[in-house]
Amino acid sequence: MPVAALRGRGEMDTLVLTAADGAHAELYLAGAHLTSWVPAGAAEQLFVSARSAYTPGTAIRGGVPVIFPQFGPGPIPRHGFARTSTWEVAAAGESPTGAARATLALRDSETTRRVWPFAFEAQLGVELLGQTITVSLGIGNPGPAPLTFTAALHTYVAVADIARATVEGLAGVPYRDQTRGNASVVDEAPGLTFEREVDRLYVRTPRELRLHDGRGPDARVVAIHADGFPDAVVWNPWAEKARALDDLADDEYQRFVCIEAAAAAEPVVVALGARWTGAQRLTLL
Ligand code: TA6
Repeated sequence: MPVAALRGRGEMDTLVLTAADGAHAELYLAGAHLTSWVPAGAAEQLFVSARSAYTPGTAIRGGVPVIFPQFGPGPIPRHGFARTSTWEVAAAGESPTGAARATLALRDSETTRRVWPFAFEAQLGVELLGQTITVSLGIGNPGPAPLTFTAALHTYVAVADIARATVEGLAGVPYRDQTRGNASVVDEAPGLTFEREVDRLYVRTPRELRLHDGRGPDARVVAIHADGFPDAVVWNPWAEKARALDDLADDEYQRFVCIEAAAAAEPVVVALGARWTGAQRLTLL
């Protein structure tokens, strides 16, 4: 069946989406958190830490954390409350093309208004078929005032070995380097490789990036396409920062690159009654 509801790890409510061609994904209602994507006839494409917690109110380490209403540090908890809130199923089923799809919803509550005093209606959509999955975030503003936020889809893409991973498409794109005091930098290298901690907010990026997992003609390649999200974040904590994360094993930094669709360099402003949408589409080439 295209969408099945079951109990996942930590006995947490989960949806399993299965497309007509066998592609499948796992989506927790906690945080509207996508934790698995397996294209038709292929292997797992997302990284999730073996040490991740699966408890309400704690973000899962890996998959696609939903970052809203704040990216990074600021007046509310880092990366916002969307990833630690329990979302509701708004829709689930199969598209006419055989894609499996689901939409989860979160709206403001007393709890959220205590932290962020604004009304909002958020939807997180997942649709997959074949070698592609699309994750979309919609934010509606019921009013009474304009809604200002930053957001991201904090995607942990699995790699066999970080030392042999390359991100293409960012040459010459200005970025803010979190490892160098948020300095503004431009890197002309044709591919971003990883020899140390990388924590970069690229501003107004090309719409498609490519992750090469391995080198040469046999490398696995994942295309990452963004709509609506103007920026991209690339992050790997490397060894020292990995050791400081309780929900990440010391060597797990070697097995993922975060390539995040982000609206973070400038806030999004949604007028009264309007709606903003951003999406990230991953395709295994
Ligand atoms: O997106 C990159 C980043 O902001 C890094 O600075 C690092 O903090 C990462 O997110 C993980 O944040 P988290 O709150 O999930 O531990």
